[in-house]
Amino acid sequence: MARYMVTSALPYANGPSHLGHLAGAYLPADIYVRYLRMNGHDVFYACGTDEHGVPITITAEKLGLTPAETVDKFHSIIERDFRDFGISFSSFSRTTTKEHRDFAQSVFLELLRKGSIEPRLMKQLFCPSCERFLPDRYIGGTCPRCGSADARGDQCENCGVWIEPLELLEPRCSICGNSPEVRETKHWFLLLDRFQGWISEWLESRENWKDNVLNYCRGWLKDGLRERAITRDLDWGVPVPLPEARGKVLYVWFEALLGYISITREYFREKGDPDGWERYWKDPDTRLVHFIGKDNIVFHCIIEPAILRGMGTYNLPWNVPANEFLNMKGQKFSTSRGTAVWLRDYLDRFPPDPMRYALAVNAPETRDTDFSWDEYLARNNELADVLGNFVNRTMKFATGRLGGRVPEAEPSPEPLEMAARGAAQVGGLIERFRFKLAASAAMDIAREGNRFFDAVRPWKTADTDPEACRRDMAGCLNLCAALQVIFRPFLPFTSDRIGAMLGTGELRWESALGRILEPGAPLGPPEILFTKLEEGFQRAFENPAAPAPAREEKPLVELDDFARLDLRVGRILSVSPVAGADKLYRLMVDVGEETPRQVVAGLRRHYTEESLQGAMVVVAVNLKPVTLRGTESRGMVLASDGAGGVKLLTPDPGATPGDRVR
Ligand code: B3M
Ligand code: ZN
Repeated sequence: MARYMVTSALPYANGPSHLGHLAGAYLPADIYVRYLRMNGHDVFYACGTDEHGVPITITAEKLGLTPAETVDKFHSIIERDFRDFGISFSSFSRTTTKEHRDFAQSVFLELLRKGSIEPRLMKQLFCPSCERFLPDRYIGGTCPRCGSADARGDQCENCGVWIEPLELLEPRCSICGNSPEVRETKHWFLLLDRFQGWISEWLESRENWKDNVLNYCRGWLKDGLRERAITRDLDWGVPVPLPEARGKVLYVWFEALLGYISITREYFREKGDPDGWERYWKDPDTRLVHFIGKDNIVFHCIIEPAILRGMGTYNLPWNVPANEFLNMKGQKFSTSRGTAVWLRDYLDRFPPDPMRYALAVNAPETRDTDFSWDEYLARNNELADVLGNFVNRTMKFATGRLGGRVPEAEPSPEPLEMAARGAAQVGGLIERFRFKLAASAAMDIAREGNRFFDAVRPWKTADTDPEACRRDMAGCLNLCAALQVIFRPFLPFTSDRIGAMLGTGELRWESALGRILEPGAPLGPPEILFTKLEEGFQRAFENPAAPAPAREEKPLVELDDFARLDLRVGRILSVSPVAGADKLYRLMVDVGEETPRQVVAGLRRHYTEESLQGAMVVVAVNLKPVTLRGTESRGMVLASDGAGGVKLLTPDPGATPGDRVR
């Protein structure tokens, strides 16, 4: 047994999370952590929201909220979205806690005492009327290059030049508009240059690190490490704990990296074990693993090791399996372009496991990878056709033909071998952070199971060789139990359901290496594990402002063809949702007959129940009845569907239910 300290990058509490976040730093960590726990390892998995810095203050200004309101809002959203995706943090906290502030300040002071941090005097703009130093983006002025009057302290948007604040002509404070003056001020610097030699050696001695991570660091080291300011003039952050540093806070990255530790400390303190955290951060046998996206590599592989090394008593990262980016249509997920898929939007419509699987198989492990709904559809349907099908046909056969119990027979060896071989292979891949291959290898085992089922034909042998049938089915049922184990890191919700059907509950990883089920044990009723999807399901996620698709022309028809339709004015009498279908309403519509008609309509995303109540509509009443999600529909409500969204067709006032439309 080993001990692990696992982290996922602390997401900024400045917006909800999307699929790119999930695929980069959270899902892979969760797969890893679940696997380690199933092997009996001691794991602490820490995460939380990063709540300081300019990313927060800018968002707060945009939203018209205070920074504190902003981070409160997004902290709960982010936490809930990740939990609903099954991300199994030991603790999900935040960096605005007192625990974190105290810890970050103590680390700053210790590094200062030990000589890894030193103050430097520098010149900076100070606004006398606001009585504060102005960070770059709080200064406006005239661009020294193109003369534009709208330049900012960091950049001129007109000519694009990168500006140092002191180069701006006629600078002014963008808070009050007055002219700032140049003053000397002190900032504190982390003396990274002093760590150059040690960091290079340490990095080159790392084993089994990803090439992308090491190469990135080598690039940085080649340019030479320079001292970096770790304080800022801002009023939102962890205050620099020195009397002469009034109005200054710690640079957000410096303290956020310490968040992993403060979150662990907080957890153990609250549990009444205030020293418990040290096992995870100071015991040299503990393995520290950081899951991050590639944009965070320098912070976790250079700056954090320097801080930890500077402190002297802390463990250094054991591995940093950074991922590349998940893109959509070749571009970063972006809100403004409508190419971000928010976790909540997905969770409102579909269960977490198919997305976990699709993202694992398509993970951006070694290069940027495109997410597409077509790929998602294929992976969802693969789950249904391969894993879902194997479990379902096995369970159905066992309940229908074998009395709903595990047969009293020695299981055929082949399925047990498939499980044992597969579990060893998948486990080895997860240990080496090859989650993509691991997920595919798991699916291959289910595929082999289906082949075995086809080859032994239990539906035949049930009559011709019942003993063989019992052995083969005992083998298949044991393979279902093993698949529950092997898929659990990827599909925790599905594994729970398989475990419930088989009556096994959660199992340790090594149980997949042998026989799991007791002969004669009762089985629960078979359940369908996955629902297949059809083309077009993804429209709900696409940008509503996207250009309308090319006009689709239908061929000419005879007047008679049109006249065969019976269209009537109707009045909607009542509206209720159709269970299990998030797009559908069940409407009772008066179309002038003795009793109202039941019509199922896909209006739930477009109209509230209240707004449909009593609405006058046009209904096609002689369409053959259809059953949608178990509810019969006898008619169709007409609506337009295009760039304007879905809009009901309404007759002018005066029309009454039953009037013919032609
Ligand atoms: N919040 C940056 C990011 O979300 C940052 C990570 C902090 S990890 C200590 O990409
Ligand atoms: Zn001012």
